[in-house]
Amino acid sequence: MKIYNFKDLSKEKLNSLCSRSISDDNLVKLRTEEIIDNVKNNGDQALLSYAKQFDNIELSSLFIGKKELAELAEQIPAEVKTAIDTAYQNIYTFHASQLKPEEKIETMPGVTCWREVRGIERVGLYVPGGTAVLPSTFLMLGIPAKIAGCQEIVVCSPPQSDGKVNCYIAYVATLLNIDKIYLAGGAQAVAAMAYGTETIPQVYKIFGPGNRYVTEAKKLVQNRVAIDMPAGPSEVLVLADETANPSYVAADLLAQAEHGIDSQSILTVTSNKTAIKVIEEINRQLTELPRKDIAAAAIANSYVVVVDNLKEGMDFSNFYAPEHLILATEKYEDLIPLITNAGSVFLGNLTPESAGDYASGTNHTLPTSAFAKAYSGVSVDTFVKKITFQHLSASGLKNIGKTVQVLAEAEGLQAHKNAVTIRLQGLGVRD
Ligand code: HSO
Ligand code: ZN
Repeated sequence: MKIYNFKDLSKEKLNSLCSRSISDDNLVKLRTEEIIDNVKNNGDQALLSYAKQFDNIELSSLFIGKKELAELAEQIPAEVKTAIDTAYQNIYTFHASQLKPEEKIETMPGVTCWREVRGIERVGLYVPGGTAVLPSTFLMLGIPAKIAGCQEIVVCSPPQSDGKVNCYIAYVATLLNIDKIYLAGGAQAVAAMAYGTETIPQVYKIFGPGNRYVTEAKKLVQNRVAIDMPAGPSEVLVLADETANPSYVAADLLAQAEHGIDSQSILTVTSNKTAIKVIEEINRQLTELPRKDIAAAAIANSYVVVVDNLKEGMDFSNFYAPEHLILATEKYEDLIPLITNAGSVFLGNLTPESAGDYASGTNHTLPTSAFAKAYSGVSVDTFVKKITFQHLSASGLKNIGKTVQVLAEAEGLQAHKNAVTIRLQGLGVRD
């Protein structure tokens, strides 16, 4: 891992360190466009041939139905079932607290405005299943979708080598009362949910993280459907001082790195000495990881920034806008007000990102690639629309009428003014 000193970084260097773009971005875009066009034009046929090409499987059906999901779910080991049940409870409890009815507001006597929440009727969830199958992502998307009241939940996940989904994914489906999983992965799954195929229904909004092809596809189909956010390769920024434990910090950086070779694990630290200790620990822990090749490649792409103090570290972090921010310091309370850009924050030395990845309750579908500057992570809000309502009583119309008439006149929109005037006349009010 390369070590930089924050003070020595030029503006250009800072920008390039914080930019997440990779040299073959354009190639990814071209390939993704090709996949989307193919699915748009050839529907199921294209999906079947991509399953053969990318997943090495000749599928006889593009989905797994309720009965088979129930059978697969039964194969889940008891310990994993209990862990999924606990995670489900915590994620459910946290997300259920997000749905609060809003008050009706009388802005002027007789003029009442309010908002009501409606679940998006048809949503599409992408559950990754490439180098790692992620039932946790299914929980993170399915639970808020259910709480939001989405009526139709379409789920796509890549087929495994046996042409099915694994028992964990099947178990989560039964918990969520979802009776079909479509066997499609990558950009082709996103294209299918955006345009619809003979088998896969078209949806109104697509959710879920994925590799660069999935993220690119989500960007490209936005003229057709809404998306949760551009959630790309995963990233963490650990801000540490001398009160941090170097082996914990190393473990957190490696947890992120094992996601994929393009993951980023950034260490921002107040002393060179701590930086060296963390790097030594990374090298030690890395050798024992089953996914050491992936993690080592991601670590090779990552770096350390040494800062003079935690405040300066926060400046760098806010500029980088990490998906996950870990404050590996006893002084985390003082830093909270200084955070302006981050997807999800983990406080103190005993709060690993893994807790939030799986089970504490917060959502792990979060904005990457500096989109934390403008986007929030997935929550119940991401699955609903808020529709505004208003009602004017006779006195409300009398109270607001003049204001609307004058503004309509000022904008030269006579018909707007008339819509008020004609009603006021109906109430016997004269100009
Ligand atoms: N860190 C990932 C989520 C995840 N981790 C799933 C393990 N499983 C993106 O936030
Ligand atoms: Zn993770």
